[in-house]
Amino acid sequence: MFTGLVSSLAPFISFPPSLSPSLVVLVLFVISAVVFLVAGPRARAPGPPAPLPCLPRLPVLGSLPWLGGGVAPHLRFCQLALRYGSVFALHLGPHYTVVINEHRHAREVLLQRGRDYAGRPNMVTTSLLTRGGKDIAFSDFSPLWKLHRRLVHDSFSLFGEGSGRLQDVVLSSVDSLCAELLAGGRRGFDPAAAVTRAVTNVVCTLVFSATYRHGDEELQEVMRYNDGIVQTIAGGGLVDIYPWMKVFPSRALRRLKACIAVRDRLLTRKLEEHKASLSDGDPRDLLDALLKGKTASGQKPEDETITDDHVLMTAAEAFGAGVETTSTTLLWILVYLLHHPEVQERVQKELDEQVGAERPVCASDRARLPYLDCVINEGMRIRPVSPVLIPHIAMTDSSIGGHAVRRGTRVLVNMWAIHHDPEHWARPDLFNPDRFLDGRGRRVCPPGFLPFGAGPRVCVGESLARLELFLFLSSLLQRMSFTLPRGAAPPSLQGRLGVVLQPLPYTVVVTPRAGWEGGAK
Ligand code: STR
Repeated sequence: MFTGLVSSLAPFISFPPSLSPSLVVLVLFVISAVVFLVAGPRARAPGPPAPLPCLPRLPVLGSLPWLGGGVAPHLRFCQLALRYGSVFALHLGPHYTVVINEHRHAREVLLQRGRDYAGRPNMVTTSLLTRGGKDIAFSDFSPLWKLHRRLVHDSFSLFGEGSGRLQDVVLSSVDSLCAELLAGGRRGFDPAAAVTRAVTNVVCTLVFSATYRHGDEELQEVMRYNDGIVQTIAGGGLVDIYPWMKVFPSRALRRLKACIAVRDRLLTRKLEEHKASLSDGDPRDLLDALLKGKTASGQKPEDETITDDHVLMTAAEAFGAGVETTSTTLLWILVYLLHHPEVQERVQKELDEQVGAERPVCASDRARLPYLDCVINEGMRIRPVSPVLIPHIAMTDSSIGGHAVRRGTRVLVNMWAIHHDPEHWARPDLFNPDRFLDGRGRRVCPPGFLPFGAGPRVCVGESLARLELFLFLSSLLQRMSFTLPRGAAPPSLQGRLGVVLQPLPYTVVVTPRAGWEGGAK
């Protein structure tokens, strides 16, 4: 047929005498084959979208045997992306799951089609943690979730940028952190406990107006149960893939329940105290704001309105999310400053020029300290606290990169891969804050930088977190310098994956800067 077509065209095409029609047929065939192969599926007529490349699967186990090897999931997904492409599918036990390793697909799932993918799977451990999804981060999409999220967002903004509230709280906590670091750090010590305590203290003040002194028993209790939850949630893994496993007694699940009970006792007490002393004036803290907002949202049936349980779970989550993420990010940035003393010096030079040593740094200095902001961004890029985002679920039939995705599909966004994609980041393993500045020294935000996620599920605490990181880091570097103990190797850059990606314990020497020998003014 093809030969026939060419010969019927022959009268209109003049062949050089040396070219026979059969040679032309061959050449045309080769050209069209090459075009087909190069242009690939796009050149094909529109038809059903191609299925995603998928890992092999076994009955019951799904693709789990292909995921092991003792490698953390975000790194294993990177290896698999080299073989299967940047978006591929696998079966986590019975659950068909799509894994995304590239920022364009992440933007499609989180932003362009954000509504389609705003659902959350029901998981055993997080369901225990949140009384069946009465929180923000893990509960499934619903009108009530939207209302709840808006209330939390509005309550957070009472303490944010404009109010000066977060600034006061952080600065008073920084004074004691500095004193603690200077006391312990002159000879070299592990800063993790002091940093976590300071951040916990800030969150306690914001959530229920408690400020603790060093060694306070209630603060110790909060830190203890939080640590227990962090450790057991991270180990919850298989129960979340096979919910029926919860019928088997598990030490981790028992410990988790015990920690949740301690947490709930403490928070219920705080909630009752707040209810009893609630006044018409400005809210004192997050619990006040939630209680006031909850009454304002009207009296509807239980399943359509925000209940005490929601308030309690929000407070609990603000805690977990606020403490783990902020302290871990600060500890990672300190690790990188030990590796790159020149970066620390440059931040301190910027601070000396723009703020000086006469007064503490404040929120309005942020605009004048672009390099410090870049250091924070680079820290969040190179070691995202959440290397794989909390799973999303497709709430309707949808698509990713032109591939059909069915309702109910789980979607994992591998933020690690996106933040280390060599196509978008030159030398991704190098800590280089300058990538967030343009040629003229102005801040830029590359499209592949999504440390807080994006879209309807974007981190609700993002602006609080950014401000808090800024205030902590600027105050610390204004007042002290961090160096390695004499002769010590720089700390490991390898993280330990729990509920967030944490640095391994390390030792740092702390020296006061001129004018700050006592830690505070
Ligand atoms: C830490 C431990 C705890 O007490 C409570 C929570 C609930 C919220 C979680 C938090 C956890 C870990 C970090 C999370 C956060 C919600 C958003 C945040 C997962 C388990 C991230 O996505 C990094």
